[in-house]
Amino acid sequence: GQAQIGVTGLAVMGRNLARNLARHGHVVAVHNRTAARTRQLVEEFGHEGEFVPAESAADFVASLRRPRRLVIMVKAGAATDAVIEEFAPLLESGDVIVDGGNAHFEDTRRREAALRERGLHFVGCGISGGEEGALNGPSIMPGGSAESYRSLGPLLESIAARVDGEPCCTHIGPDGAGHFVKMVHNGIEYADMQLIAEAYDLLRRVAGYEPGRIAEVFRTWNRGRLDSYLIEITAEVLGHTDAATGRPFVDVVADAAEQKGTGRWTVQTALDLGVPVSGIAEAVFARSLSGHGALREAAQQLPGPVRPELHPDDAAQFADQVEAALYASKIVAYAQGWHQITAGSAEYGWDIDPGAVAAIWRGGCIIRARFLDEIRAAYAGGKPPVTLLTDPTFREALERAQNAWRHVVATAAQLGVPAPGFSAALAYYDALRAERLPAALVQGQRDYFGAHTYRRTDREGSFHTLWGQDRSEVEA
Ligand code: NBP
Repeated sequence: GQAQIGVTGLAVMGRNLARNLARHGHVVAVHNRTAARTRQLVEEFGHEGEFVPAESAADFVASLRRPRRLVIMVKAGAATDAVIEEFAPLLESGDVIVDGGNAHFEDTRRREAALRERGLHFVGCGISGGEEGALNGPSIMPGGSAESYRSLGPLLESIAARVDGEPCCTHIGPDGAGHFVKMVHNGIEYADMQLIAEAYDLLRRVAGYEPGRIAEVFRTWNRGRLDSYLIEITAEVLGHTDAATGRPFVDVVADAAEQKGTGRWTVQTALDLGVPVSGIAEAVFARSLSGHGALREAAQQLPGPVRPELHPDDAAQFADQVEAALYASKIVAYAQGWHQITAGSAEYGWDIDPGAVAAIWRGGCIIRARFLDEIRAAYAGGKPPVTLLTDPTFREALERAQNAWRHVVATAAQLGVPAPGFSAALAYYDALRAERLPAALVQGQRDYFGAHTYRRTDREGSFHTLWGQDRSEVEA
C-alpha cells in the first residue's frame, strides 16, 4: 500500500479531514460504509490531492503503508465499536487506529485496553472546530501511547490550525486523555456561551439596547481582552436580520437551546471526580431549563420586580460593568475547567501538561481566544498555580473587575433578570476566598441526624456529640 493515512467514515467531518490531509500532500486512503460517499468525495475533490478510494475494508487496509494509520470518523458509540471490530482483525501489530469522533473517554479507555491486548495502538483523538475546522485546520487532542504519537503526530500536526507558527496539536497523554480534554473543552464552551448570552440579556433588558447596538458593543469588546471566536460570532448573530420578517434574527429563533451531550458528560465526570465546575453545570442547566416549555408556561404568572429603565448615561456605564463581569466570570469558568483537567490527569495518571492544552486551544477550536495565551503563561512557570484564580495576572484582573461584577450580579437579581453563570462564578470566587464556610454547620447537621462525626479546628481526631443525650462529646 502507498497511502500514508486512511480515513473511514466520510460524512462532513471525515470528508473534510481527508481533504485537509490530501491538501497537505499526504496520500489518503478513503472508505465509507456506503460506497457512494467515497465515490462522491473523489469526484468532487479528487483534484485537491491524492486519494486512494476503497470500497471494501480489505482493499482499504491493503492500500495503507505500514505501520498503518487509520482514522475512524463515524457516529460516536455503537458505530465506532462496529467499525473497530471490522478493521482490527485485518490489521497487524504496531498499526494505529485513531478515533476522531466525539467518544466518551471511558469508552476510549476500554477500547484502548482491548486493542493493546491485540498488539494495536488505539488513539482516542479529540478534534474541535466543526466541519470548517476539519477542513482548514482544527485543534487536535490525541491520546494514546507515546509510541503511536511518534508515528501519527507529524501527520496530525501538519493539518492542525497554527498560531504563531505552532501547530494546535500535541500529545495529551495515554488512553482516554485526548477525549477527556476534548470533553472539558466542550464543557468550557458551554460555560462561555452561557456567560456571553447572559451579557446580551443584561444589555438588552437592563440597559435597554437593541440587538444591533449590542452587536456593536460585542465588536468593541472583541478588540480588547475578550477577543475570541465566540464573541466574534455572537456579534454576527446579533447583527443579523431575519429576511422573512425584517426583525432581528435573535427575536425569531425559538428560545430553547439544545445539546448533544458533551457538556452533560463534563458535569457528570466532574461530579465523579468531586470537582466543582459550577459554571459549566449552570450552563448545562440553563439549556435544560430553556427547553421545559410547559414549566416555563406555567411560571409566566409568577410575580417579578418592577423594572425601571436605566438612564442612557447609566446604560453606557452598565455596559462597561457587564464587560468586566463577563471577563471575571470567564476566568472562573476556565479555572474550573482546568481544575477538572488536572483532577482527571491525577485520577487516571495521564500527566497532562495544562499549559500545553491552553496552547493548542488558541486556534482551530470553538473557544479559541487571546485569553488562552494568559492561561498558557500561568502554567509556564516552575510551580503551577493551585488555581488559575491566584495567578498574578488573573488575580489582578479579578481585583479590578470585582466591584463591577458584584454590581452586575446584584442588579440582575434586583431586576429579576436571570444570570446563573455570572452569579455562580461570583459565588465560587467568594466561597474559595472565605476564611470560614458554613460547611461547619452542615457537618454539625450531619453529625446530629446521622452521627457522621466531625473534625475540630483545635485538635486532631474525629468527634461525635451525643445530641440525644447530654450533648457531651466523644471521640469517634
Ligand atoms: P455522523 O456522526 O453523522 O456519522 C455519519 C458517518 O458514520 C457516516 O460515514 C456513516 O456511514 C457512518 N456510520 C454510521 Br452512522 N454507522 C456506521 C456503522 N455501523 N458502520 C460504519 N459506518 C457507520 O458524522 P459527522 O457529523 O461527520 O461526525 C463524525 C464524528 O465526528 C462523530 O463522532 C461526531 O460526534 C464527531 N464530531 C463532529 C463534529 C461536527 O461538527 N459535526 C465536530 C467534532 C466532532 P454511512 O455513510 O454509510 O451512513
